[in-house]
Amino acid sequence: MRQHRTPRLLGTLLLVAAAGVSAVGAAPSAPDRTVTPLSRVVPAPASVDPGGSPYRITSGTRIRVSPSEEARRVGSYLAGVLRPSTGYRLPVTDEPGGDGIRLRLSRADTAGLGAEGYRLTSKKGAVTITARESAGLFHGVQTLRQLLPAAVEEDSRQPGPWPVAGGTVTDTPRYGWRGAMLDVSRHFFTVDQVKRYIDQLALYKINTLHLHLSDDQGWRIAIDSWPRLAPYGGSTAVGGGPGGHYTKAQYKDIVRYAASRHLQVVPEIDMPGHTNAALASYPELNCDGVAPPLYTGTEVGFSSLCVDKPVTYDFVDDVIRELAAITPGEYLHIGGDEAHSTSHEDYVAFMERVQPVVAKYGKTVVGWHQLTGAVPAKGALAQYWGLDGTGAAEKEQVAAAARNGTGLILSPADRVYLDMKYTADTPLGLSWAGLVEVRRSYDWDPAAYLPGAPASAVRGVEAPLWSETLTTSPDIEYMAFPRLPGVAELGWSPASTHDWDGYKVRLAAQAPRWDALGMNYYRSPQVPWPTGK
Ligand code: NGO
Repeated sequence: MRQHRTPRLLGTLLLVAAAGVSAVGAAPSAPDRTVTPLSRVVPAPASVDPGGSPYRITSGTRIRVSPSEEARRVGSYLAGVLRPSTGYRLPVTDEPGGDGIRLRLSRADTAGLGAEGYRLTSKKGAVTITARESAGLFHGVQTLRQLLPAAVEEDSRQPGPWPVAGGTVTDTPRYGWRGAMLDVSRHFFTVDQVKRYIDQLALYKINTLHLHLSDDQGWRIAIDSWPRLAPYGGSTAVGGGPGGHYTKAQYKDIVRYAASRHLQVVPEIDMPGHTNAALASYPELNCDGVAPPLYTGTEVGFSSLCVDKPVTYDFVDDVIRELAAITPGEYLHIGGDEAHSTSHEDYVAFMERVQPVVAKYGKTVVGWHQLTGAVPAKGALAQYWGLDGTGAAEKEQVAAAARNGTGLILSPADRVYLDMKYTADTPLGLSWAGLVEVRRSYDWDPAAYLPGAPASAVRGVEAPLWSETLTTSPDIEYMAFPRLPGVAELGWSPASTHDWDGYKVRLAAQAPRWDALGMNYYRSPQVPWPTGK
């Protein structure tokens, strides 16, 4: 497709010549691509004020960072994105003044931008991204990427030009929690596969990676004080594959990489149910003292830690202590879903003992919304994964907790579970919550979703990706794209920008980027994808 350019450029020059203007003396400005409008970004920016001449990256462009290590890191990241495709040197410098791409951290004129907002101004000579914190600079850089031609995402040199439309984008997120969950338990994903997904999440300003590290089918994180958990409890997967686990060094590497993309990692150890891998590793964790075999099926609800045994709480304390020590983020997820083999009284008692352990190690509890059937700790967050049609009593239990101060993360399964099939023909995924096409996952309002829950209780949204049927990065991408950007937009963009007809056009414009990045995605018939590719 890029081959057309030469003839088109030639055509322009011939026209210029025919008009009696010397082509030889013409400025090298033959924009043969439409400049992307400032508003054609996902998630939709909070405010866009277009106008003025475009900026253009050239071989002489410098990336000027305000003199701070953090701004320099974002500048180097941006250079890493732009250099392969433009072929330009793009030195990162803290020389003050001058044209180019400028990344400025400032306390002076940024009060309204908060911790993650940014302002991007583009005009002849300079694109300036200003933010209060480096996360804002990073998100502004993601916007800049989307304003450049899609070929900027290629990993080999492409012909320019590299214009950015003129004007100003001022942008801040609607919610502070914009998450994606990856289930590495049902099938294990390597560090590199997780990093690849992190890079894709960062494109859409997702700031939280929730890792589902343990379940019946596999324990995926090394715990020194219970050394059989990972090598034995992690030795298989759904369908009987070899499984795997992260060493602590590998987990830290994921956490560091995520931080470099401004995502926090929220680790989950699911309990008291979903614990067969742990129970299989240590007979003493079972009420009858007998370890069950490892499990490679996909049933849920059959396993439980032994709520009456003191050793259970030694185990939980050790695991949470070790995991908290390698997790810089504020949150630790303790699961709590589908504890069908634990009585209600035992569940309540268990949560009453376990939540203070999370606090003791300096973390805030997150649990699936069944946690609201116990007494959520002060400050805890409940992650709602019911359906539109979930019964009123269950929704009211969650709403009542929210009125009482429990924060909510919304992951309605028939909206944002990325493992749900799009249609009956989708080759991967599950359908217990229904079929979830792209429009359905985008077209709802987090603030109004749960009846009786105050809008102020909603901390944000999260798109879980369970991996019963997924084994490769292309599998992950096929289920996440194009639904994930819609969830990211629900988390980031003001409700006033919500509009399927506008969104689907902006979403369609992402496809050439995914192609350039070598990503897999589902070509939903609901989206007007560009043709001719
Ligand atoms: C449920 C269940 C998981 C499954 C998932 C599949 C929650 C919170 N518990 O979601 O164990 O993997 O559905 O969609």
